[in-house]
Amino acid sequence: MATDLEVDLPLLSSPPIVVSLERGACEVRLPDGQLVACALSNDLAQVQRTAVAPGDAVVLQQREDAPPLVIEVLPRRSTLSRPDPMDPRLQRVLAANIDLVLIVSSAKSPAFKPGLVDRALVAVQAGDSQPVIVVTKVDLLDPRKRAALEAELLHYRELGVEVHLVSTVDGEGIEALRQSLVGKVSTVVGHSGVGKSSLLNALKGSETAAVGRVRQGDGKGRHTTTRAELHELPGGGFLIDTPGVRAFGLWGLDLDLLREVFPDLPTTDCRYDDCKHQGEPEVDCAIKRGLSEGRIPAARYRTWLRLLAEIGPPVR
Ligand SMILES: Nc1nc2c(ncn2[C@@H]2O[C@H](COP(=O)(O)OP(=O)(O)OP(=O)(O)O)[C@@H](O)[C@H]2O)c(=O)[nH]1
Ligand SMILES: [Mg+2]
Ligand SMILES: [Zn+2]
Repeated sequence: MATDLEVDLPLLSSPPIVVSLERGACEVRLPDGQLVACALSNDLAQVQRTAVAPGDAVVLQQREDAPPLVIEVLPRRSTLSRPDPMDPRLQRVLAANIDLVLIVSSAKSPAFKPGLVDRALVAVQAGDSQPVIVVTKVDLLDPRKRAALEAELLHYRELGVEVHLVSTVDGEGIEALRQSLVGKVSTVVGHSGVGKSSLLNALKGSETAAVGRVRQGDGKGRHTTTRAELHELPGGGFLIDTPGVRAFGLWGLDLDLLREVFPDLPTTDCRYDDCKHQGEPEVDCAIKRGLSEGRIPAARYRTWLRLLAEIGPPVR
């Protein structure tokens, strides 16, 4: 009940934060930690998947005999967004006001997906937060596979991206990751079944979030988490669990963004301005040279080519 709120909302220095959403309604965390069910104003409800997301700071209006109303969303400092799968012109915000995005991929079952990592790096850069690569289920790797994975991840470390190898089964890497999240608002992005909710539970030290099985046949997850939800971490900080993504469309993708996320694929040294970086001989293409000299990972090159194709030719 709105009148039961004991806090004087306008006087608080830290505003209420959105925890989770459903149609026309949301759960909000008050600064004292209380959770309250709220309704969204009609204006916000009409555009809620763009306008309101977990992590958003909001202004509430108290009402007699009705749940508090969210009447305003305060300006965001960062977002994690994607285009609406049904209508790519619409921005869908998965999480707001985040410091870190944990890009989660499992080492095995399902297999490590560098393509998802590279696409997510673009999304994180576009939304003004910082990426952290988290590879889960490393307990499933034999030493040889583990060494190959470490070698693959070294490239990201050299680019300055923080990388964690973790297992919620034997606890490897959990404490180090927990330290990185202290005092921050973080979210996770990754395919279904890679262990995002298991990671949240391990970081919280409790079984709060539902965890699903991975299908035996294709190793894919079952979309256990169905909506994004903000959780408080014991050491201070928040983690927003999200549903698994299928294909990861990119919001705001353009050439400048691509250059920022792929500094290891510089096209300025190619001989011709219209180089396609595909059929050209190595003498003419800096990217092809980087590939054959092992400076550019093949998977990263393939993702980059696909992103270039998604951007399309320059408009003259
Ligand atoms: N061996 C191993 N299995 C793990 C680990 N972490 C998670 N799993 C298992 O992976 C499966 C999927 O875990 P979830 O945490 O539900 O995955 P999710 O990413 O949240 O999946 P969605 O909610 O569907 O997006 C479960 O069977 C977990 O027990 C790990 O570190 N090692
Ligand atoms: Mg989940
Ligand atoms: Zn080239």
